[in-house]
Amino acid sequence: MSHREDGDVVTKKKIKVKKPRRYKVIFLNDDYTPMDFVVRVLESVFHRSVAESAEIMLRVHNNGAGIAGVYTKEVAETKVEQTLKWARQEGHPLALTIEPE
Ligand code: TYC
Repeated sequence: MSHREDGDVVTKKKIKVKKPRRYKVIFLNDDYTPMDFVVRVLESVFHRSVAESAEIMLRVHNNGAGIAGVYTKEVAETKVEQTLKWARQEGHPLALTIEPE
């Protein structure tokens, strides 16, 4: 609160709008998870096109890791859970990590 020369009183309020931190979901390469399974996961869990999914999968295969997408923490964690559940059901050792941007 502050007093101005004309006698008026004004109040100032700072409204803080914090942007939520974002997290990268990173696929890690392994020797056993089939390429087509990884592509199917990228399409259905990460909503990537067929072409993008193939690109990301190959990047992981060739470089050891690759980013599937960037999300708020909750969404990133849910996508990792869904992916791991599906991979284990099918008997694949697929591994993912989450990293802040
Ligand atoms: N390297 C695997 C293969 O040759 C394919 C693969 C790609 C596995 C991406 C995991 O996150 C991964 N079948």
